[in-house]
Amino acid sequence: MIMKLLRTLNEIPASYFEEAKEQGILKRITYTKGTDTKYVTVYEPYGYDPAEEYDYVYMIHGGGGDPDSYYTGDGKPTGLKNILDNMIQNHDMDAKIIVTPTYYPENDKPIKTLPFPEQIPIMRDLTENFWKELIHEVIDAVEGDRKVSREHRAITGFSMGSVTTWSVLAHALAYFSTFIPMSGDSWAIDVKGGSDHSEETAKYLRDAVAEQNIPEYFIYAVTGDKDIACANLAPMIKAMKDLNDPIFAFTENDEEGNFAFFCKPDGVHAYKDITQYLYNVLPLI
Ligand code: FER
Repeated sequence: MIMKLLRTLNEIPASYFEEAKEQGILKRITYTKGTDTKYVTVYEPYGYDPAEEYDYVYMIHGGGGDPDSYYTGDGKPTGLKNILDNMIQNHDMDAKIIVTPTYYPENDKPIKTLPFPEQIPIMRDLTENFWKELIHEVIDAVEGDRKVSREHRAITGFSMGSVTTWSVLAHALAYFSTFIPMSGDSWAIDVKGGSDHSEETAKYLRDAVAEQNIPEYFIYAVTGDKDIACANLAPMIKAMKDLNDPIFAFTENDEEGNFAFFCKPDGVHAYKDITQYLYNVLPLI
């Protein structure tokens, strides 16, 4: 499995922010996690036919967010719903199901009101462990008894959602084949392990992937050079490359490798740029 490399990042056409003729729907599916009742938002494409097999893209939001953050953005709606509708209507990509869960426990909303430094260890714990809820409760609630194979599942995430994406790579390769961490490093070793413990984090990820013994996967990391997380992600990517190990075979072309990195000039840590990454990357899956 090779994904085509992003050589330039295309702008989202202005018309894609308008309503498409053929519109999918956003719905909420609830599930229980222990004593918690939680919901996950699911984008179902126009003309959805339960008898067909679709690709599923699981997207994990950033710190302080919720299952709708990819649509509601940080202060300004992202337009992602209309963008997805237009991309599918115009055959920029195949119809996909987009699943946006949350790692926050429903009963622990006060986490978001704590002073930020106090949130960090709690968020590390939530994001590093969310893979279990994802592969059990969330996939079950969304896909039910018609689960697709791992080749049809991708996972992406922004910021703390990217931290989550790296941990899904380390633990749940049996469930996902494509990983798109956006603007966030792995916190497996420690908070901001991508910069403070680059080599140790790279080795941890290499060993965790090797142990799962599943050869087919693709990792496409993206960020911006003015993104606050670039300083944490870029050194980790470099350490992963420097391992010179086929587990992370960095690709510079469209023919070989399983690992790529794109950095947007002037890109920042915000849903506006994240939405543009998604517009460019989703058709490559
Ligand atoms: C990073 C990974 C995650 C990072 C920030 C975050 C600044 C998350 C921040 C937040 O949720 O507020 O590498 O670098």
